[in-house]
Parts: sequence; C-alpha cells; structure tokens
Amino acid sequence: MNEQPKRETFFGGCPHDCPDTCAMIYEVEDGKLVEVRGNKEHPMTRGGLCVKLKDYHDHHYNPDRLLHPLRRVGPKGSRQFERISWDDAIAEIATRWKDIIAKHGSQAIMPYSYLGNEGLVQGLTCGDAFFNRLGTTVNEKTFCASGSSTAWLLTVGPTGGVDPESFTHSKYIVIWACNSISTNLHHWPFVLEAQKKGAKVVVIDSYRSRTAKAADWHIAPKPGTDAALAMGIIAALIRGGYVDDAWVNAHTVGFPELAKRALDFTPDYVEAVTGVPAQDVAQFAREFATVQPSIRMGVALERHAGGGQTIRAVCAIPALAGSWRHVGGGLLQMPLWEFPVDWAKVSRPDYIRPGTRVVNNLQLGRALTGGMQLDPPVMGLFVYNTNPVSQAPETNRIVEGLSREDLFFVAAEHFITDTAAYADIILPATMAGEHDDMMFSWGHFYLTLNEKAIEPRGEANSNAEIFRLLSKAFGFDDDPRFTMSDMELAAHYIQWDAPQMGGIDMEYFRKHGYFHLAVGTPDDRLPHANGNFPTPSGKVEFMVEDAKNFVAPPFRMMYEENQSGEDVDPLPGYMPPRESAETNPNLAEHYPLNIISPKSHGFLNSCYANEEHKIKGQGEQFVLISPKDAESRSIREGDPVRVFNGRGDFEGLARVTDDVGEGVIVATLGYWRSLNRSDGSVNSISSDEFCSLGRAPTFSDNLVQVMRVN
Ligand SMILES: Nc1nc2c(c(=O)[nH]1)N[C@H]1C(S)=C(S)[C@@H](COP(=O)(O)OP(=O)(O)OC[C@H]3O[C@@H](n4cnc5c(=O)[nH]c(N)nc54)[C@H](O)[C@@H]3O)O[C@H]1N2
Ligand SMILES: Nc1nc2c(c(=O)[nH]1)N[C@H]1C(S)=C(S)[C@@H](COP(=O)(O)OP(=O)(O)OC[C@H]3O[C@@H](n4cnc5c(=O)[nH]c(N)nc54)[C@H](O)[C@@H]3O)O[C@H]1N2
Ligand code: SF4
Ligand SMILES: [Mo]
Repeated sequence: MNEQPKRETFFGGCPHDCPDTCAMIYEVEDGKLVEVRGNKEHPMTRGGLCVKLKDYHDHHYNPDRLLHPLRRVGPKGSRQFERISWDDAIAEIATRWKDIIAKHGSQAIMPYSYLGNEGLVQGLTCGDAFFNRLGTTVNEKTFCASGSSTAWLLTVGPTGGVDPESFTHSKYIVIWACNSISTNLHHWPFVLEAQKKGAKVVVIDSYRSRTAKAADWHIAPKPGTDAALAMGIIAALIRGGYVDDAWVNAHTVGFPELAKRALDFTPDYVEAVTGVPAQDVAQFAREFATVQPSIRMGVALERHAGGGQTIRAVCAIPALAGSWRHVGGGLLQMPLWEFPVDWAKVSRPDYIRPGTRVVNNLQLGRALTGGMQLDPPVMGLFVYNTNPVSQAPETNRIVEGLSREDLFFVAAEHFITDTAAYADIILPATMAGEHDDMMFSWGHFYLTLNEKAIEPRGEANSNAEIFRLLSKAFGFDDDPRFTMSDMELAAHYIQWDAPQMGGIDMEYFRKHGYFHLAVGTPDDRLPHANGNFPTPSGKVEFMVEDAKNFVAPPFRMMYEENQSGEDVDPLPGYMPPRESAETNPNLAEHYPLNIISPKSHGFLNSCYANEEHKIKGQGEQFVLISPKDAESRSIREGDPVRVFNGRGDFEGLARVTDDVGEGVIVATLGYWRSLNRSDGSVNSISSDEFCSLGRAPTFSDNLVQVMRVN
C-alpha cells in the first residue's frame, strides 16, 4: 500500500532585513521543506512573498550551501578549505582567541554583525552578550537607519509613528527616498488603495525608480540636497500661511527659530541647490498642507554628509501642517520603537567593561589596515549576519585587511561569500526554516513567530547555538542566559507585561503565528493628535538645545556614560554633500558624476546575488546614465563601462536613459564582486565617512567618473 507522505505546516517569519517582515507558512513533507508561502491571514503579507523569496524552500537546498565547518588550507581568499568537525572548530577558535587575549588583550578581538538575519534570537545582536562578557571591542552597527533614528528620536522621540496600514486613510502620500515597489512591496497595496480613493501619490527620488514611475508626481532633487528642499518646503508653508498655528503652538518647540532659519531658503536658492523648480516647491507646500498628508521616509534620506539633519527637517513638515491630527497622518519612519523588546537582555551591556573601545561597521577597512589608532590592533575578527565585502564602503581596503596574514578571521555563513572567502574558519549557519526565532519589524507593528520546520541541513547550527558552544568553551555557562534554548531566548527577550503585548503569551503565537501590537488599530491609531510625543517636552522638538550626537540602541548597546557624542546643531538645516562641485571643486573636476547605489529589485542586499536564476531575473550589474553624459563619453546602450574614483572601481553595462538626470548615475547594490565583470562592486567606490547624525553611511555622497571599456 502506498502511504500518503506526511505534510505538516509551521509558522515562519521572513528573516531578511526588509520592512515587510512577511508572515510565512512552511510546508514540510517527510522532513523536507517543500513550499514556503506568504500567510494569507496576515493583513500585510496577504499570502504573497516577493520575487526574492518565492522559491525560498529551494534556497535551503542550494547545492552551494555550507554544510560543515571548514578550515582554510590555501592562501587567504583562495576559497580553499577542508572539512573539520564542530569540536575541532570550536576548540581552534577558543585556543586562538585565548592566545590573542594573552598577547594583546581581549579588545584585540572584534565581533562584526548586521541584520542579515533580523530575528531577536538569531539576528543583529545575538552575539553581543557573549562578546561583551569576553571583553572584546564593541561593534557599532550603523549600516542602516541609524542617522534617521537619531534624527527621529531627537525630534519626535521613540514613537512608532503612523501605522503603514493606516495609509489607506491618507489623502496625500509622500514617499520620500524609498523605492517601495522594490523594497517595501507589501506597503504598496495600501498606497494604491488610498490612491483609488483619490489620494495623490508623490515620490521624491533622485532618479525615476520603479516607484517614481508609478506615482502621480515624481520630484527629483539632486542626491543629498533633500534638506534644502525640505527647508524650502517649510519656508513655503510659512510664506503661504499654511502653518497649523494652533497645533504648532500647542505641540511643538522652537518654531520661531526654525522659521527664522527656513526663511533664508529663498525659492531661487532652493531651486539652484536641488534642481527642483521653485513653482513645484510652492505647489507641493500648498497641496501638502491643504489635504490630510502622510510621509513614508526611506532610509536613503540619510545617505549623505547632512543625512541626519535632512531627516530632522523632513520630520518638521507634517508637524507644521498639523498632519498628526488625522488617522494615517504624520510620518512613518520605523515602527520598531514601539516593540517591547528588552534589548539589554539581548545584548547584556552590563558585561561591557568601562573604557571598552567602539569600532564602527562602516570603517572595517580602516580598522584592519592601520587607518585608525587602534591599540591593540584587531587580531581576531568574527563576522556573522553580514557580508561587508559586498555591503560596506571602501571594500578594497576591507579586502586588504582581510588578507592580513596575522588576522585570525572566523565567519558564520550560509555560503562562501566574498567576505567568508577570506576566513580561516567558516561555521555553517542555519536558514530560517531550520531554527526558532521571533521577528520584530521595522516596517509594521506585528511580532512574528518563526518555528523550526525541518532539521538543519548538514551540520548547520543556528547563530544562537554557535554562541552557546562558544560560551561553553569559555566557561560562561554559569549565567543561564548562555544556556537557554532558541525558543526560551525568544520568550526571555519580550516584555510580556508591556501594554503593547495586550496580555498575550507564547501560546497565542503558537496558534496564530503573529500579533499586531496593541498600539491602536490601523483604523483608529492616532497617537499624537494631542501631542504626547515621547520627547522630554512631550512635543515635537524642532529645536533641541544642547543636542548631542548619539547612536541609538539596538545599533549600539553601551554603558550610559559613553552614549552621547559631539555637539550637534540645535536646529535642522542643510549641509551640502561632502563630495560635490560646491564643496570639493577639485575632486569634482576629476570625478564629475554623483553615483547613487540603491537596492536591487531582485536581490536582498547581497543575498540571492549568487544564484544564477536570481541574477538572470535582476540582470547583470548595470549603470544608468543620462543620454547627455553618455554621449560626451561615447557610451552607447549596452556598452561595458568602468565606474571609478580614487577609492576603487567596478564595471557594468551602460543603460542610457532619461530616468536619471545629467550628472547622476545609478548602479544597484548586492552584486558579488567575484561574480561581476571586474573584481569590483558599487562599494568599491563608496566612502566610509559618516553622515551628520548617528554615524550612518554616505552611500549617496560619492563622486565618480565613467569610461567605456574597450
Ligand atoms: N528588493 C530589495 N528590497 C529590499 C532590500 C534589497 O536589497 N532589495 N534591502 C532592504 C533594506 S536593508 C533596506 S534599508 C530597505 C531600503 O529601502 P529604500 O529606503 O527604498 O532604499 P534604497 O533602494 O536604497 O533607496 C530608495 C530610493 O532612494 C533614492 N535615493 C538615493 N539617494 C537619494 C537622495 O539623496 N535623495 C533622494 N530624494 N532620493 C535618494 C534611490 O534612488 C532609491 O530609489 O530596503 C529593504 N528591502
Ligand atoms: N552602496 C550601498 N551600500 C549599502 C547600501 C546601499 O544602499 N548602497 N545599503 C546598506 C544597508 S541599508 C544595509 S542594511 C546593509 C546590509 O548589508 P548586510 O547586512 O551585509 O546584507 P546582506 O547582504 O543581506 O548580508 C547578510 C549576510 O548574512 C548571511 N546570513 C543570513 N542569515 C544568517 C544567519 O542566520 N546566520 C549567519 N551566520 N549568517 C546569515 C547571508 O548569507 C549574507 O551573506 O548594506 C548597506 N550597504
Ligand atoms: S524579503 Fe521582504 S517582501 Fe520579501 S518575503 Fe521577505 S519580508 Fe517579504
Ligand atoms: Mo538596510
């Protein structure tokens, strides 16, 4: 008799660093993952996953996956490894680290991670507690949204802002530096629903992205000039008499000072700086203030020298127009702030020894190659949940650092990425169907359970298990934090008695898979109609006296006294890009084009960019260039071109198009340099300088030259 194969389902949460955090269903047959689909019940996921994840079950079975611990046998970067046992791998790591600690001190070891896995248990900070106890260098993790977050916390405090689902109530939607159709796909139906009901959709983007093409109005400021545009809009609101005086008087701080500064932004000046016609700025201000508007701010708004300051200026606009009075009115930055997660339990900053140094993610190249005064130097590096050779700036310098013979480098990964290729030891990590986790979200208000659906392939271990093994090797298992199972950790990190949890327990997740925080429903959430901002004054703070720079948790967990940095401008304002004709004419003479490097539609950061069918869907690395800039360089459609500056270069195929303005080129992110035409990618040319707040990156503030490759 033929037995029917046994089919089981489990709840999943997409592990990626994506605002949508889709609720998934794992289908398992005879212990094999046979399908992963979107949960139909979930109000945002609505049963659909994106192109990246639509064959996620197959991704688990990719033949290139790492299944066993490996030890390097060839030269660094040669991708020659031998299989070793977990016992040997952990013993070798422990021996080498103990040796480094004896010779150089524990700070010579540096952990390095990001949100390649977004789970509370397996994600960003899952190794912090271990490394803090070991006494290593503290890793500051500011790849994404930390400048935006610092600006947000200074201006409106840790509020979740507008529920993305509430956008159906908006009558005017501004999507500012966000390519929703590629990067926030599950928000788009809510925008379309509002549009159907008559809302105007405005996209402010430095090039005509997929989302800009679908908008009612595309406004295209030059990269990095959005603060001038925002200050121009503020001035136009004031000049036009559109400010909601009653709301502003009751619920904001520093309006007179902001107004004084904004009025210096004359229409002519704003047009000259941003390239946006003065009448468009005036029209935008009029339309914005006379209907009920909401703004979705993209992370890309922070990616230039004045990034944080830009976001403070943008945050002022809905406050001036009184937008927070309406359901769906105000701003969406990141709902993250209202998640009742106890980050101190995750990261254990109490273990950090006073005086411990901090090294930022974006400056890995400097840190490894003597570009920073580091005493002791970094002698041991542990990278997990991130692929800096593809994703971090100044990658040539990172490669130089990773090639150092005296560096002991361990990576935990799914694949031998362009980063892991340089490791001395590689540890195979589980994929989402193979471990338990709980997903917070930075794009909506749901907590999502991810259940282990299948046994890990090969000998893969979850990140949390890797840190349990290391904790045991170092004798840390006296603290129960280091022996809890993945599911126990998930439960441990959530503040169950917080009002946002609505009195539910883990059983609720086992039954439903996800939970919309009890912070109001999308149809009635109105957190700030009467102020109530979680700032010191309870108001929107346009002006912050004695403002200091800082990096917010969870991007950096630190003991209190080391949290705040240099003084910052008390008011929002425009800081021109660091690399522009205006600020650096000499550089602009050699490298006249401003490059932006947004996300690829078909990859999730660098994930999937090693899979042939995904590369086919996305197309090989391309460079969008305006007809005029192409012509002056004898570049035709489809020509291979080299993009370069003093930091490095990469090659791609030219796409000559009006979608970009003169002086701007676009090359999307995620491609592996080892699979590109030349051994380079967009981050070969990008700078590791920080933006004005939160030590965020400046990926949109880079000048380059382009040449046809013969
Ligand atoms: N398909 C896909 N989705 C993703 C990701 C991915 O890699 N692929 N990554 C995820 C991650 S980590 C993040 S942070 C989010 C990011 O999602 P988004 O915030 O949408 O990020 P980007 O695509 O980098 O940039 C958005 C848009 O900003 C524009 N832009 C760049 N610089 C400027 C500027 O100075 N001014 C203005 N006005 N516009 C500018 C770009 O042209 C781009 O169209 O996406 C997430 N979702
Ligand atoms: N030029 C330019 N550069 C950028 C950006 C840009 O817009 N332009 N965007 C920046 C932004 S917003 C971000 S968020 C960063 C993202 O940069 P990264 O966080 O480095 O992004 P990913 O490419 O997703 O790298 C995640 C890696 O972790 C691995 N991984 C996934 N899950 C697990 C796991 O459970 N365990 C372990 N051990 N490994 C796992 C994956 O295989 C992958 O190699 O890139 C930044 N870089
Ligand atoms: S990458 Fe984003 S859109 Fe795609 S399945 Fe994951 S959460 Fe959903
Ligand atoms: Mo990001």
